[in-house]
Amino acid sequence: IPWPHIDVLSAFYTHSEINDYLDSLPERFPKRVQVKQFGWSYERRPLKVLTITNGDGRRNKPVILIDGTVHAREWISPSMALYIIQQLLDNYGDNQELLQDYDWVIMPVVNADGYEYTHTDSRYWRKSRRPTSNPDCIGTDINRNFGYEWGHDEGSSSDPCEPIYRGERPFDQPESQVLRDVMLHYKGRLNFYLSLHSYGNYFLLPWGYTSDFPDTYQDMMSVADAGAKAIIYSTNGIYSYGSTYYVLYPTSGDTADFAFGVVNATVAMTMELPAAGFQGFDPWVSHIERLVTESWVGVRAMAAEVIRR
Ligand code: ING
Ligand code: ZN
Repeated sequence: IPWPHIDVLSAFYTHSEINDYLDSLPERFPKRVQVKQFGWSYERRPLKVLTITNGDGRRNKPVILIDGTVHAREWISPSMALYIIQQLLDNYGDNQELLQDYDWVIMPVVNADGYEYTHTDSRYWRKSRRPTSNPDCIGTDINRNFGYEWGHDEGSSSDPCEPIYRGERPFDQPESQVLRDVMLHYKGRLNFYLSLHSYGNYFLLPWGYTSDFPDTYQDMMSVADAGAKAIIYSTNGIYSYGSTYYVLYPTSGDTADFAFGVVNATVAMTMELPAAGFQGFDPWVSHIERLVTESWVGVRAMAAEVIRR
């Protein structure tokens, strides 16, 4: 087993362990993966992205972009991102068709500082770790900091002490800037943007900021439909889906609205994986396998649906 090995199903991993693992992959899959660093977190942690191809050398295929750990405490999110990576690399035989005409770009940890803080100090931390104008309150919600309809109505908070604090300005968090730059790097060929969160069993589509529906809402719904059906057939797991505004609540400055509204992703979606553990965000290690294998059934079906169309 090459070092550093990551056994996704038997532990949670820190940001630096995940980075070491990503950095080890080009040696094992020289023709198929690339690690790119798009920037640094506020506390200067390197923010890395893995690109996965089938190695046929064809350039500029359409892209499926998946991010994880926008919110620090949602620990199943980086595990799921790692599981997807391993399905596409170590289980390539079963998943070749997913890479025939598409490249996959995966960023397992966006909010690296917050994620580290949930390991060292406060398990249920959500936001980034940059200080705010209020000395008593730290951190901005990366999922309210994106620059499309930022600050619109009630979808976020201007109070630095709130969990949905939007920041002083759109993209004033380095972690948001990095994810934005990753998205923009693939603009024009971003066919599926998927953000991994927990919890709630939802597929959430644009828009979050308005009760209006995008023109292509039904196209996106048919992708969510494929995911929900695949999961119900395999495990009886039930997902609800629709626009973020209706299924959850009004939100503004979230990553999926930006991916759809500005980057023109064909399908933009937030996937809320199932609750587990004491607070929903903290599955035990023994839950990981059930959560990631079920979720992979859904992600795989949705990717296949995007690819098929
Ligand atoms: N919930 C999301 C949150 O940021 C969400 C819900 C999803 C909002 C998609 C906007 C867009 O509030 C969790 N659990 O993070
Ligand atoms: Zn979240």
